[in-house]
Amino acid sequence: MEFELTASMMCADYGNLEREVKNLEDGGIDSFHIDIMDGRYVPNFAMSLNDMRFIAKATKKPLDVHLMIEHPNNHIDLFLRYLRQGDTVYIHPEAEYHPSTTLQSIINAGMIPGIAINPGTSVETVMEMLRIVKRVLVMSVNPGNAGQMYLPYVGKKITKLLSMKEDMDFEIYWDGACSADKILEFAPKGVKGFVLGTTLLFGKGKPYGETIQNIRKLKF
Ligand code: S6P
Ligand code: MG
Repeated sequence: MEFELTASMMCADYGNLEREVKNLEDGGIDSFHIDIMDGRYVPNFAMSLNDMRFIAKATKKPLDVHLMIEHPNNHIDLFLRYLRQGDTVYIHPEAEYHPSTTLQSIINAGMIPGIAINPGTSVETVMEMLRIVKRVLVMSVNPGNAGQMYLPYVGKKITKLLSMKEDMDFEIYWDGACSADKILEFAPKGVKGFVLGTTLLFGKGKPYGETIQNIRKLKF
């Protein structure tokens, strides 16, 4: 079964960031998830522009940039400047007055446009944007921190999005508390990719390659 695995780089060891990128690449990760925060839209500061630039230089694998910032359109050019074709940029629609304008800037720059949907945000409120984006990042924890608990009510929203994705032409990605049982349940249903953080990949005392291979060998 085809599904993508993305490493949540806010969970990486920043004392050895270059080695972390290499180990993840050698271990078979598909892309790098970059959580950009501004301390206002979410109550945390995780990664920022320079972290993203560093990782963009350190790897040829795609970046998956998750902007948890207010009014991303005010700063979108800064982020787009350092990205490459095939990189994805997710915005949170609630954080912008005119989210479709921001999505259009992302499209015009040649990046893949995406929206991130918070646990408390309903599909209905982002319906029109589903026609514009190629990717929907479903948050199964509230945005801001790694290491949180899965919020089970999100499962119903994924079911609803799965029923719409063909018609509206987008793919679904999972972000937050991703465990092997979630991949086992949702990959066969059509969720295209999973962000791996502290729940499954980081801080386990195991080589990344071993964990990634074990996930790919799951028996569906
Ligand atoms: C949360 C962020 C996520 C986390 C990820 C970490 O604001 O968008 O990408 O980094 O959830 O994974 P885990 O397994 O620690 O929840
Ligand atoms: Mg994220």
